[in-house]
Amino acid sequence: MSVNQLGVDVDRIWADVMGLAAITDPDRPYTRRSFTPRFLEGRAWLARRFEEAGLAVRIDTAGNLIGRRAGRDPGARAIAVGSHIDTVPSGGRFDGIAGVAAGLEIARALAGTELAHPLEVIDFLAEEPSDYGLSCVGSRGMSGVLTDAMLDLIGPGGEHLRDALRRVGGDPDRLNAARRHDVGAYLELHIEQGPVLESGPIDVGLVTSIVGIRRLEIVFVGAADHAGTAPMDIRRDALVAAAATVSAVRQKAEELAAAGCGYFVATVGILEVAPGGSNVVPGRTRVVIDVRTTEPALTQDFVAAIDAASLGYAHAARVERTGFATLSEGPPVACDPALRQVLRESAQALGLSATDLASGAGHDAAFMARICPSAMVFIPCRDGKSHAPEEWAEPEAIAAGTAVMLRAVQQLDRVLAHKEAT
Ligand code: HGY
Ligand code: MN
Ligand code: MN
Repeated sequence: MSVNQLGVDVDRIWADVMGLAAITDPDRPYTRRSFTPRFLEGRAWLARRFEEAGLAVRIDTAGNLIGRRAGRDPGARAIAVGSHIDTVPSGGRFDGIAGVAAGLEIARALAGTELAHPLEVIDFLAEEPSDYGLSCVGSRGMSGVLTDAMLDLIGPGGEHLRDALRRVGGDPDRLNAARRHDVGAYLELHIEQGPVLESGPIDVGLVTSIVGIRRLEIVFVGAADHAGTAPMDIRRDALVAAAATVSAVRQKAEELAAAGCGYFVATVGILEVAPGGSNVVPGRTRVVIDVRTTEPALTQDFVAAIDAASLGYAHAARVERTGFATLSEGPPVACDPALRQVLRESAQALGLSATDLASGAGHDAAFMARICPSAMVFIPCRDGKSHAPEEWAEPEAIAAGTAVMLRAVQQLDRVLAHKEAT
């Protein structure tokens, strides 16, 4: 089946993806960090596209941008599709964005037809780990797990997350209004961010489960000193303890990954060194560790090992370990089997190949699964690369995944209506 027979407009989808790609920090494409003016520029652009597609647009108190299309039955639960338009620093043009563009195209492709259920297209706030240390801010809010402690997190310029949320249109004092009880199903299209589909080649991945993620922060404090005159035997170099900890993270993660008890990876993506002069002995370091697994017991094992190891490295370097904290955590989540079957049948009907696939990346769908049946459609991306400017997906692949979702939305509209009727 040619892309033009899929019932979606590949050029419209591509125009949205490339339109958002143009709204980036020019000196480090592609960057549109949540809560920044650039992000708000992207949001305003997207809100206009939602309105042009005939959607009623609002921002909920958790900061999610929601475009809603009424259904025939005013009391019916909504069918929601979406993802996120915020990026990692120097990230790609498709992670999250392809899913929002797919949702928008589904709304357009349904123009002129009436569903029993309302359709909602959602751009979730801050899916990527934000500069306040928290990811999935909007979907945590929609699923009722955005806590006061999280809102107290501090970001750039000493701003609290709760104030940043207010700045982008949310309302931290009325988060309960964002908690949804009226969503019947959630579907998300996303690039695979791995090599399986491209190497198949396979048209779509039906996600079986989404990995659990825990982010840890470790702070070491020693004493800044003159790099030229401070004798080696009295230095209290905070970077020495941090560097040993980074190596321990890699070693322990390789050990757990090789143990064969489940999927396990760990990464140190942030290492801050202060004061940061080439001729100054580092007085303070901050290490942020990203830990992912399908088996929560492995995380316990990992955290205990790094806790002990980092204390030992601090002692050996004559520095203090002043912080060892969990910034965020979420359990592994299974995608809904019935929704996956609907997606599988949808792909089959379109003559598209499909395979089951677990997700090593986190997604808003993991939080939406707390409030409604949720499932994801992966599409191939070049060399499996993501979180880098080289990230790429073919227009036809995005269109094919969108067509699978469109057909599934129409089928769910029939199935959910039937369930509500009985
Ligand atoms: O980090 C992740 O897995 C996702 O891309 N936010
Ligand atoms: Mn990402
Ligand atoms: Mn993503």
